[in-house]
Amino acid sequence: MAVLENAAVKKYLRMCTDGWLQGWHERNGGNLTYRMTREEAEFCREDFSFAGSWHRMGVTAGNLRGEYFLTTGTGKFFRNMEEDPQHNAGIVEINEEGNAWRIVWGLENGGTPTSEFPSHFLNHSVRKEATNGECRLIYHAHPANLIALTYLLPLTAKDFTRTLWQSATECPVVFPGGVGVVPWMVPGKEEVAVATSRLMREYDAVVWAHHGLFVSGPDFDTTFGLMHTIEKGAQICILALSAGGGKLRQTITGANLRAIAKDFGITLREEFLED
Ligand code: 2HA
Ligand code: ZN
Repeated sequence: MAVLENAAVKKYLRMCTDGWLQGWHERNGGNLTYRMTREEAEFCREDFSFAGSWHRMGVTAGNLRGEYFLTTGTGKFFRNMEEDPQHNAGIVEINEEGNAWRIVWGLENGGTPTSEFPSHFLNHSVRKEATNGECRLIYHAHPANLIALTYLLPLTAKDFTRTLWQSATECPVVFPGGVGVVPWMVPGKEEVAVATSRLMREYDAVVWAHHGLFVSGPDFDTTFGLMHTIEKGAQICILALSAGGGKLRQTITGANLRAIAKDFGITLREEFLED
């Protein structure tokens, strides 16, 4: 089976297990899509079937015509991905209009792509453009500490970015562009897909209030690492607030953040540095 021997597919499945082991994927929570390279799709092609029917998405992306995506299935559990990929995940092809998918591998016995596929699809389109084609992954998870923060902080990019940057010194280095925030919305719908993809023009990570986090990246390590670093920052913040009864004695200051930016040669969004 060429698909299961492909290096990218192996990394994809390992990332699902890693997310499960972190506790970010209760039940069927979360979803992961990967835009395959031409070479990877070619490698897997002998296993593809092109007999499936096309399904319109309600959203269109001209720059994703003819692309192949690995996707988790709707209602499927991350816990089971690696053990039984054919039933829990699949590969879809995008049509020449860039508005419909068909399953070419996996999602056996009537599975369909993740309920958040429209969000993933629009985010891929925006991130592909914003990164000159480098971005290949969109990852959605339900990390508990980050979600808890959405009950404590004002739902703005500045509040979340500042708080996370100040929670661990590595944070500004790992996501100097900060994180966007969308207010609570019904999941799986076009409205939240459009709102998220608008923010993804500027940010590679977007918080969904009282729900979870979307991140994007060029490869499996970077994308998983971004989710992990943001959640670690949130965890430290929650631990410090809980232990301190809501009060912090000291923190990483605006001047400290500027010093990191200078020494690491990174550009932190100026508007998030102002008090
Ligand atoms: O796949 O996480 O947002 C289940 C979800 C929906
Ligand atoms: Zn979710």
